[in-house]
Amino acid sequence: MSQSTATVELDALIVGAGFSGLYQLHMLRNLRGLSVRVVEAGDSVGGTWYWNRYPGARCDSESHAYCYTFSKELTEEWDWSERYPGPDEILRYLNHVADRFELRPWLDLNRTVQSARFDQDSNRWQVECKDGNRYSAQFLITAVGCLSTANIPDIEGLDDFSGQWYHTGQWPRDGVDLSGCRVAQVGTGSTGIQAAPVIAEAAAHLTVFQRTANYSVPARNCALTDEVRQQQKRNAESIQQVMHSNTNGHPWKINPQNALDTAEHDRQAIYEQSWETGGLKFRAAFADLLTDNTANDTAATFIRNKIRQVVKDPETAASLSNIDHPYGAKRPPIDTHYFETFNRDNVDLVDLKKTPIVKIDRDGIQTSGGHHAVDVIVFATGFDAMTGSLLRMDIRGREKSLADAWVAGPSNYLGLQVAGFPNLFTITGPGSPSVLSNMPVSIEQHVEWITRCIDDVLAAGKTCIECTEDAMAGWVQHVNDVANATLLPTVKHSWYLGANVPGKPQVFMPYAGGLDQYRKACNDVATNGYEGFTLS
Ligand code: NA7
Repeated sequence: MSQSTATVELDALIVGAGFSGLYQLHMLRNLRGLSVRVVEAGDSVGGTWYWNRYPGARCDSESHAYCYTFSKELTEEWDWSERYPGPDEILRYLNHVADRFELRPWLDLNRTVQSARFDQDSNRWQVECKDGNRYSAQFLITAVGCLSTANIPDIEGLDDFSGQWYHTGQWPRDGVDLSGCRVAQVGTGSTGIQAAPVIAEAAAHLTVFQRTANYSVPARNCALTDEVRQQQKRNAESIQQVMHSNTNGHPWKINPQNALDTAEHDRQAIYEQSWETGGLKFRAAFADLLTDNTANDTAATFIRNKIRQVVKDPETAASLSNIDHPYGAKRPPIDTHYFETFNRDNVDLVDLKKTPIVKIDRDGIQTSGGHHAVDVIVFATGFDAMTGSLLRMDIRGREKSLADAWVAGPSNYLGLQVAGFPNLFTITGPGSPSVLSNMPVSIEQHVEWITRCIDDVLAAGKTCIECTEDAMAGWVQHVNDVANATLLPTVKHSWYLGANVPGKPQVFMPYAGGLDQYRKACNDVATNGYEGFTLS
């Protein structure tokens, strides 16, 4: 890593070399001929998948849909091996993309942004990295992901622990040998539910500490046969059309039928079939699951019964199925033998609702119910989602920092721009569908919109585009309104609201109005001469 003293002058600086950063680089540099660089903290491409290499890590979206759609050749030449890709395969894919589109010369790896200032005299962003390297760019585009800043709980005594501890989102690259170890896993979100079965296989003993019981549906991962792959490729266009025109970017349509309009016998048959199919598609079993509590209860009851059927120990089954929120109102996990794992002799569940953690000491975890001696603690405790990675870059606009602008929670226009921060674009930022959708589809939509916007600004002979305070206030209101029409904001401890991070303002962050509606809103704004933006 070399430190240069000269400031690198660019048209655009992109932060992050995951799915978003790579595609944005390809669009602006390869297709538009602008001068662009990507700054990336890791030593390779991959973003989320570079950091999340915990045992059992796997994408919840299906491989043939968790990829770019912008290049037919890329779709045609790439072969996925499983229904859900793991980190190694996704990293191979992104490395292939970096090579195929000749992106590597423009990647500045091992470099972390320390601060970004908008200079009003030059109308440019001045960006400084921790290693002293500096950039000056007309446009600053954050491609930092929504789930990149680890949430490590502040539990008394962690420093006294004599064993090793890890957060799943910062897993050592070479893995951790858990054989013979007594392992504590704290957290039972999507990550913990993926990790527990794999840790249980490797470790001498696993104790899972559950604060909030969670629904999960079998992922039903499997190897893809040549026949399935060929079929997916033959139908790529129609599959992509579905992904691009529905609410969530997945390759399926939501059943238009309401659970409440369906006879009990038929409803159970549809749930059984969805359970057998597995995966996030279970959410699409009926149209009213996320808008009507009574409808949601029918799905919730179905899953709770499944948990009780699988888990043999009645007390453990009761704790695992004692779920306090509607199904799908928190991010619904999918699993490979999660509930079955609790039937193993070497796995225990600690229900923190009954016996909360008191402290960590030299030898393990003390709860109000007893002491659990362990060698390793795995924190599957999630992320400072959506805003954490943006705020830690110390971004300062015309008058204030982003931290000050967002002191009451994130506010922006279209999830893309913040008033007072000209020429700053946030790919899959708060206020956009992002985490409620299949991410690569949302990413492509954002990258393509930002590229069109930059084209239009430059074609108009302008240097700056900035949203107005009014447009921002209107969008924030709309984001709240569409969220409030669903059950999503009713869960008060969800990371969608920022409630998992102590002190974080609680605002429902993602756009719940659907990717299809969102895409239309963004396109309409551009077509109508960038309504809500000022070009100068
Ligand atoms: P999540 O979904 O935020 O889950 C974190 C889990 O950790 C969840 O069970 C939390 O319980 C638990 N947690 C957090 N802090 C604590 C403390 N202090 N004590 C005990 N338990 C705690 O993160 P994931 O990594 O699983 O998933 C994030 C996303 O990544 C996922 O949605 C996919 O999009 C991919 P809680 O429910 O808050 O009571």
